[in-house]
Amino acid sequence: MFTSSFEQIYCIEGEKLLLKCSVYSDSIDVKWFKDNLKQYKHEKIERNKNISIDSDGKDHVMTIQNAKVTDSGQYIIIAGNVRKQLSVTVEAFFKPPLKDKTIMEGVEVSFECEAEKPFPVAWFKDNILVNDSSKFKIETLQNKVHKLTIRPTSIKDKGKYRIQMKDKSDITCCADLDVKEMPDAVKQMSEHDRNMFLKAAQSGTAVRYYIRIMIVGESGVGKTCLLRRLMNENIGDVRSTDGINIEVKQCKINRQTQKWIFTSDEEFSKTAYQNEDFADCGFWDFAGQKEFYATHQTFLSTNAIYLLVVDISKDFADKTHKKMIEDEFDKVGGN
Ligand SMILES: Nc1nc2c(ncn2[C@@H]2O[C@H](COP(=O)(O)OP(=O)(O)OP(=O)(O)O)[C@@H](O)[C@H]2O)c(=O)[nH]1
Ligand SMILES: [Mg+2]
Repeated sequence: MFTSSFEQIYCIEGEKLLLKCSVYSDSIDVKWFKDNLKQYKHEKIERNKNISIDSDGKDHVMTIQNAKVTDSGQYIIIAGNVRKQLSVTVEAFFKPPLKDKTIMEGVEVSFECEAEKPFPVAWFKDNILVNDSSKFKIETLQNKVHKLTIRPTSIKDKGKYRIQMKDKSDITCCADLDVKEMPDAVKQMSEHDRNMFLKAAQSGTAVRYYIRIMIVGESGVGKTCLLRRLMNENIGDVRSTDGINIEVKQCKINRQTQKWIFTSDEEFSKTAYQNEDFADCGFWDFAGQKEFYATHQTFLSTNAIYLLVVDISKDFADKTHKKMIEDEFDKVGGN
């Protein structure tokens, strides 16, 4: 009955879908059906605004003007008492589809999807057109990848975000954005720390460079005073250190120029120093008394910078390694 062959048909959502067949005689009536898998039956396809069924002698064609993903499936063409099955796949225009997202306020978020072919698109939030602005960044990458970035988010940005082919509102894809309130603990952080936290929350990781600077030496040689002077602080009230005193965030080191910058955290957040080019420094001011030596060893890492402070007014030859071990270290702990 049929003189044409039947091959699987692919098309993209929004395109025109043409199903064709030819029969050997003009007088043969051709009917078109679609498999309704849910109801285990074939449904006769009728003409409507979107579907036309035409014939030109022996050639028959069924046209769906604006194909939908739901038009995919098995089509059955019946000519006389012969039936043929035709497999049709209508690919979604936007793939992968937009994904629902949940984020914390303050974090930048993006919705991204790829279109099957280059075509102008429009973005909507709760059905209101979104324009490129300081709040919303609309990008098209490599002609086909569409990206909407919301920066930075607030609770008001919660809603349904939708992308559609321009002028074709039925070729669309949407996702929900849920924005959670920032925890109080994060709100209370300094601006610099909060920015670091938000950056980490967004990317999942944060690069942090931290340098330990160990100030070691005998008791009373001036370790604490040296640290105070480095920090531009007064040395009037310096007392002998008890255990270890750790000073952080007062100094940063530029990783490129290796320049040391002594400043407070607030000053830092106001300046342009808030990026990964800087390493935080932690100054570890150890107490010099021998009683602490045993516990201090736990902290003496090889990954650190050591400032060995000595009193040059005293006889240095007296402090050789050998002599210290024999006469002084052995007596640590009361022996
Ligand atoms: N002459 C002189 N005295 C100093 C200098 N630096 C510190 N001192 C004095 O040395 C004394 C001890 O100074 P600290 O800074 O407490 O010494 P430290 O090494 O931290 O001592 P511990 O914490 O006990 O290990 C203080 O009375 C300071 O005034 C210096 O450069 N010259
Ligand atoms: Mg000290």
